[in-house]
Amino acid sequence: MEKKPTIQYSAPASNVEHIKRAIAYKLVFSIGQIPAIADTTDWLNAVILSVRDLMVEDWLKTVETEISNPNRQVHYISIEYLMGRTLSNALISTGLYDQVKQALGEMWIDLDELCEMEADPGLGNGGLGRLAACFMDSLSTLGYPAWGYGLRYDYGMFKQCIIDNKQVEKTDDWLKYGFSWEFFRDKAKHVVQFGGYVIQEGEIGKWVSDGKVMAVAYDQIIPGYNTDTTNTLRLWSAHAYDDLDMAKFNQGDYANALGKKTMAENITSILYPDDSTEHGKVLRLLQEYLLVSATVQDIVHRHYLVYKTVDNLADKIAIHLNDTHPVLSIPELIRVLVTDYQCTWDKAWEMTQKIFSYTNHTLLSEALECWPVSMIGKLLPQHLQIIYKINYDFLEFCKKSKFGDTDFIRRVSIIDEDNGRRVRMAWLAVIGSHKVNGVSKLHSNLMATELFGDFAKIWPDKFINVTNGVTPRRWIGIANPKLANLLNQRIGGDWRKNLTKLSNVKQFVNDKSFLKEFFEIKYQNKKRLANYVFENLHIQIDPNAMFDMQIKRIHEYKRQTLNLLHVIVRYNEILQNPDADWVPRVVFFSGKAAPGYVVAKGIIEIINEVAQVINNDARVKNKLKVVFIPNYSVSIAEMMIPAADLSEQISLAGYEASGTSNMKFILNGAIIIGTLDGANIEIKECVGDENIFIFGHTAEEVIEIRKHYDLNKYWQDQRIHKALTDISSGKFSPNEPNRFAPFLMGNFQDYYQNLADFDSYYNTQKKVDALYRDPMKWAKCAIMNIACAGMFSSDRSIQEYAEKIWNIEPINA
Ligand code: 26Q
Repeated sequence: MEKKPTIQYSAPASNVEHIKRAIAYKLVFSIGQIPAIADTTDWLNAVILSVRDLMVEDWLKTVETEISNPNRQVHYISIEYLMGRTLSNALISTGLYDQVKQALGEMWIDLDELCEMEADPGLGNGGLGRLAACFMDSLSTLGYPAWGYGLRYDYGMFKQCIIDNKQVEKTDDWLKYGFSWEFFRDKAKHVVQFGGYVIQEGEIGKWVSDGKVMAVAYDQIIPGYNTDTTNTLRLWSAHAYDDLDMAKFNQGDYANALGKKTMAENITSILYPDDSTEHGKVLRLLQEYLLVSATVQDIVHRHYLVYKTVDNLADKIAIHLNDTHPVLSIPELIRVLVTDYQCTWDKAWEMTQKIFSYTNHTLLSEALECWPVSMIGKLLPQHLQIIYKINYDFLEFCKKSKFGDTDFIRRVSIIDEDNGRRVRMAWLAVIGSHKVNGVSKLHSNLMATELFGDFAKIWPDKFINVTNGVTPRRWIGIANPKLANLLNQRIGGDWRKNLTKLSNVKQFVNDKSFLKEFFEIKYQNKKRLANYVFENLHIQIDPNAMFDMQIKRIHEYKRQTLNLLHVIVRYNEILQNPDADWVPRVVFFSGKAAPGYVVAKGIIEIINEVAQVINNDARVKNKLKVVFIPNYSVSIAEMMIPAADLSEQISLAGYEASGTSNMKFILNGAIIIGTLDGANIEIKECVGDENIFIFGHTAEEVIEIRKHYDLNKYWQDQRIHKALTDISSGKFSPNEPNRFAPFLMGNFQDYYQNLADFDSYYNTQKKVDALYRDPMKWAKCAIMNIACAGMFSSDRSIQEYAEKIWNIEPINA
C-alpha cells in the first residue's frame, strides 16, 4: 500500500513584516480591495482574517488533543452569549497586540480605531449571557477541554434609541457586514424534527414527525489568555431541510415554495429581548428545541466517532445547562440514546443524571419557565411522553420514601396541575441533573431552602453554590488598559491569570505616588466618558464630579426608581439650600427595558424627563447632572465602568441572584453603595465593612415587612412626599402632566419596598458624599476594593465548577 502523502502548508508567521504582508494579502485577495482605496471596514476585516489565521493552528491542535487524549469534556449550553468585541481580546490573548499595532502603523492605519469599529454582537440579554462569555474565556485560559453551544441569531439584542425621552427599539443587524471570525461548518449539521405523533412500540415509542429543519454550525475560536488551549463556541443557525419545495416552485407557486424555507429560517432569526417573562411563545420553544436537539446530537455523534460506543458516555461527557432554557436536552438525550444508539431506558436515564448539571439564575416566580403541556405535546409529542415517564418514575420513588404525602407529590411533580397543566422546566432540570447550583451564597441558600426546598429534602447534596465571577482579561485588561499598566508595573502581570495577586496592591494604599497615579487614571477614564457624553448627548459634565452609575437591565426589583427618588430629593434640597457644600455628582443610568415591559419603559422615560429638568435648571449649576446613556452593551460597559467612582447595586434584598457588574466595578476601583443582596454580601466580606456602603433591609426583614407594608407611614416623610408629588403632578412631564399619575398615593404599590429602604439609602448617600470630600481617603478605599477583588475572577468560578460539578481536568495537566 502506498503511504498517504503528508500535506504541507505554510503556517503564518507572527513577526511584524509577515503580519504586514498577511494583512495586505487578505485585503487584496480575500476582501478584494485595492489598498489605496480601502476604507476602515475593509482594513478591519483584513486584520480579523489575518489574526484568525494566527489562531487556527492552536485551535485545531486542541481539537486533535481532545480526540487523541480523551479526558472528560464539558459542554456548556446557553441560549445566550454576550461575547463583546473579539479583535482586541484575540490580540491580547495571543500576545500579538504590539506586532499588529506596529504592522498597521507602518501602513498608516490605527489599530485602536479599527478595534473601536468592530461590531459588538449582542446575542444575549444581560447577566446570564455575559456570564457564559466570561466562562468561555476562563475555560480556555485554564486549559479545560470545553465546547460552548448556542444559537446564531440573525438579529441580536435590539439597539436602543431614546426619542422624546422614550425607548425606541431598532433591529440589530449585526451580520450586515459579515462576521469574519466565524467558520461555517457545512458538515456539522443535524436534522431537527417537530410535530407529528408517536407510535407506541418499544420503550419510548416511535416518533413520526411532520416537520424537519436543518441546524447548521458556525464555529468561533475561543482563545485562552497566554495558553495553547483554544476552545470552540458552536452556534446553530436554522435552515430549510430541503431548500425549496420544487413541485410548488415548478407550478409557479413561488410564495409557498419559499414558505417552508422562511419558516425554518425564522427559528434563529431573533433573540427574545425579554429576560424574565414572555413565556408561551411557540417560536421560543422552537428555538430552545433546535438548540438542544442539534447540540445533543452533535455531542453524542462526536463521542461515537471516537469510541464507537455510547456505553462510556457519562465518563467522558459533562453537559451544563445555563438556566432552564436548554433543559429539553434531558429528554432529548434519552430520545437519542434509545432511538439512535439502542440504549435501554434504564441505562439512558442513569447516564443522563450523571451527565447533566444545571445553574439556576433567578428566584423570581415570573421568570421561571413553565410551558403548557398542550404546546409541548403538539410540538414535541415524544419528549412529552419521556417527561411523563421521568415524572412517573420520580413520583413513584417519592411515594416510597418518607416524603410521599399527596401535598408533597403535588408540589414536586414536573406537571403543575393547578395552573392549567404546565411543565415546570426547573423541576425537570433538578430531577435530571446530579448537581444544581445557585450563583451567590445568599441566592444558593434561598434556592435550596425555598424554591427547591422539597427537592433538597430528598437530595441534600445536590444543591451547591458557585459564586459568579468575571474575566479580568476583558474587565481590566481591555476595558482599562491604563489601570492594567499600573498594576503590571507595581505587582507584575500575574493578576491576569491569578487574580488573587491583586492583594499585593494593599502595600500601596499609603503610597502617595500610587494614589496619585490611580487618581490620574480614573480622571482620564472619566474625561473620555465625558467627551463621549458631550459628543453624543450634548450634555456637558465635569470629570471632577463624582461619577455615580447604575447600569443594568431596567427592572422594578433592581430599583432604578430608588436611585431616581434620591436624585429628586437631592435636587429639591439643592434648590432649597443652594449655597451648601454640595459634592458635585453626575448620576448615570444605562440599560434596556424589555419591549413589552411597560413599567420598565416608563422608568426609562421618567429618568430622562427628570434628567432634562435638572440638567437645564441653571440654579443647580454643576452640582447635579443626570445622564441616561442609550444602548447599554458590552462595549458601552467597557467605557463606563472604568470611569465610575460609585456603583449602585441597590436591588431589593433577596431578588438579585448575584449581579456581576458589581464585580466589574470593584475591579476598576469604584466603591459600591448596595443592599445585602446577591454577591454584594460576599464582596462586603472580602473588601471589609469600611470599604463598601451597605444600606437597607435584609432579605429576611423584607419578608417580614411585606406582611404588613405600611405605605402611609413612608408617605409622611416630607422628602418622599414632595418628590412623589412632583412626579405625579407633572413637574417633570409638563407636556403630559398626568403621565405619571400612577405615582399618586393610592395607585402606588411599591412591591419592591423602595420607600422602606429610602431613609437608610439617603443617610448612606450622605456618608458617600463625606468620603468623596476627602480624595485621598476615597482613593484608598477604592484601591482596597481592587486589592480585595481577587475572588471574583471567573477563573475561580470555573475552577469550582470543574472540581465540584463537572469532574474535568485541564488538557495538559
Ligand atoms: C425565559 C423564558 C422566555 C424568555 C426569556 C427568558 C429569559 C431570558 C434571559 C429568562 C432569563 C434570562 C436572563 C436572566 C439573567 O440574566 N439573570 C441574571 O443572571 C446573572 C448571572 O448569573 C446574575 O448575576 C443576575 O443576578 C441575574 O439576574
